[in-house]
Amino acid sequence: MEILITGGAGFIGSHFADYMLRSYPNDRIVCLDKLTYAGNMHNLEGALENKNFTFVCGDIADEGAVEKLFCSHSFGMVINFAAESHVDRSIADAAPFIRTNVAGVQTLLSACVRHNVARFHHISTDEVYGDMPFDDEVTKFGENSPLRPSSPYAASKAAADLLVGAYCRTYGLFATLSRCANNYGGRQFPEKLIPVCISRALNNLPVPVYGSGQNVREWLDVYDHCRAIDLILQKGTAGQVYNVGSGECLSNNALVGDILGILGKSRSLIEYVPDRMGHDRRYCTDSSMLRALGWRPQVTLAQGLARTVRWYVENKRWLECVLSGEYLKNNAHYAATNSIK
Ligand code: NAD
Ligand code: TDX
Repeated sequence: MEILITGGAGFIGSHFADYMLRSYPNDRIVCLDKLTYAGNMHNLEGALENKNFTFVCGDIADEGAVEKLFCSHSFGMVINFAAESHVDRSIADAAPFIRTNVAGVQTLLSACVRHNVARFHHISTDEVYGDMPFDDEVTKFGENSPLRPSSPYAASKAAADLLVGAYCRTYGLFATLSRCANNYGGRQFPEKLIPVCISRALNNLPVPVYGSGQNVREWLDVYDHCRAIDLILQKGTAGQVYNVGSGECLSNNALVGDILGILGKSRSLIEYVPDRMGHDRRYCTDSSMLRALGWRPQVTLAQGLARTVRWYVENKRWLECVLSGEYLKNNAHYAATNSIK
């Protein structure tokens, strides 16, 4: 089967491409990625060595390019990871988030309908539910909880979720949707909390913690996320939303403290900085629907965090290339040679 993975040069998408190439050696994977600042062709070095993998540079919101791509392949499945993904950037400028996360998703959905794609899966986020108060340690978000996004990023993801549901109902597209917790692992762009913390602590620089540091996130190993998506592709029901959460919910203070501990650095590196506007307080999902399909996380946060820290320590060159902007040269080469003609 030919499978399209969009946003595969980013953090989660590149792990999923590796996962699929390993797990399904008879399938062919096409990766469509615009190579924004968040895309990094170094993330796909392993995948590019596999004869079943093809990289195409292009924009999911470019209707002409998407149509050409779908005409030149016969995709049995489309899995959409492509997105503007950083909350702080959405607060600075929401426009690219609406274009990619809303218009881009609609473009993909329409192409799937026109080309009779058997299966569409969309990667969403627990942030679409909004947040919960600090003092409520009991309530969890279920798939039927109301959508109350706080940031422009989360609002754009919520809009896409509604479009996926509408294409399912109106056109009979077999689509599923997963809302996952905060992912961690190697290759995450150093604008997100964990790689910011590791890269700065490695250089003995202050680690910025927003506000009081009491905000709680649920942390999911990227490998467990890939396994969850695979299971939903195998066993998911059309139109169903699945939460993907580990149940390991931790304050930013505790998480940063743990990372500094693993690195043998002092907590005095923590620097409290002004809070993010509209900062969500606490997330925690109920993922019993996915667990009923047979999924359980295999990696604990303690194991996964230690492995993640080790990855950044052992891949200093990857980090340097990103922080210096050198990776953009490699991206430009692939953009020039692999774009949709
Ligand atoms: P990322 O920012 O690391 O990667 C996004 C990728 O999409 C990049 O390679 C980028 O070049 C590509 N892209 C952006 N705009 C595009 C466009 N218009 N056309 C084609 N490609 C485009 O993101 P990530 O952390 O890997 O997240 C992947 C998905 O998972 C996103 O949809 C995000 O909303 C969702 N998600 C992420 C997390 C997390 O913790 N990282 C948690 C929940 C949900
Ligand atoms: O330097 C920082 N200091 C800090 O205290 C950064 C970058 C973040 N934070 C805080 C804000 C959040 O409470 O840490 C927490 C995690 O922040 P991010 O890593 O920016 O993630 P978050 O805003 O929770 O969103 C992430 O998870 C859900 C992803 O970026 C989204 O794409 C995903 O949908």
